[in-house]
Amino acid sequence: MWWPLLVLAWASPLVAGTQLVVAASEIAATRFGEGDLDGDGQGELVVGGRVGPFRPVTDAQEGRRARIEVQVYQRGQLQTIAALDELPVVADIAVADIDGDDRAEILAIGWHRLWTLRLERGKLVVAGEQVLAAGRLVRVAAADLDGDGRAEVILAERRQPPGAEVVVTTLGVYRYGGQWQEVSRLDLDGDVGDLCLGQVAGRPSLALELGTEEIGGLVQTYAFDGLVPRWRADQQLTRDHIRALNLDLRSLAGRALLVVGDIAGSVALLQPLGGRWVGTTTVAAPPGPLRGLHLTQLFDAEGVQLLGASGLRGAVWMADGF
Ligand SMILES: [Ca+2]
Ligand SMILES: [Ca+2]
Ligand SMILES: [Ca+2]
Repeated sequence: MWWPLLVLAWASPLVAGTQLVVAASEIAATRFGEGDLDGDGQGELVVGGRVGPFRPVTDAQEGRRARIEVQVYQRGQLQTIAALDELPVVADIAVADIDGDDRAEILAIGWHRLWTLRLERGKLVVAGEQVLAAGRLVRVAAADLDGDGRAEVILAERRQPPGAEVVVTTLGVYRYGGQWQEVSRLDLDGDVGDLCLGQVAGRPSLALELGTEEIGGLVQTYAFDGLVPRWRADQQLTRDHIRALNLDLRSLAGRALLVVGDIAGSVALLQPLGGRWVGTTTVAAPPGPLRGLHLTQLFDAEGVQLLGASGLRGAVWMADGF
């Protein structure tokens, strides 16, 4: 089945250096993940998020819609091979193998829940659902932190304690053993714009953006002591302290790359050097709010590719050659 809204226009740059991949999607606020969902050795792209206009948290769940799609890159195009419309809210997704069977699961968060999805005989199915937060789950990341072959999950839960002026974000680290069990937690004063897990200098590392409503761009890097995040460094990575709500960290082509996308649409690509993040290049995102960023090598393109989702209608673009 070919996605009817998919319009490929590799030759039409939106902004110098970017190419439109999907002109309009049913998913308005696209988040990305990638992993081998069926165990054939090839990675699949997972996109998921809200369908339709933004609704405040206080709105009822009825009438809300979210969608998750599995896509493969074949014959020069992204093709949707499976989709799921059952979840009412999807704030973020992550993809990792949580049970060590060499097939990755999709982790989706929203409505205080963590859902586990599997690709079974070509269909996306909800394999698990667990309420893990009283506050609002805003971001999820997953990776094998202790090297036992099973991925752990980190959830960012936004809380505003009664009477408190500041928001607290709780990072909870969970492991899967039939059920999700919390193994460590860390409270941060402020709002986490995004968080991501990847390998830096051969060790699992966490990068996150910390801010308040107006100011941000402070990127914190953590290593792990077992399953406990340990703070390593703070670094201001946006101009004029503006917020950065989209990060990704991956090791591709033999090197670690961090991308930080700020709310003005400037996307910085950085590499670790001597305990700091050093910028290699900057990409200007197409106009409109930036919804998601993903580093990949799924496409037939040079070097590492950067996928982004921008705007109100879920346009997906790519920049390559990094
Ligand atoms: Ca696969
Ligand atoms: Ca698995
Ligand atoms: Ca593990």
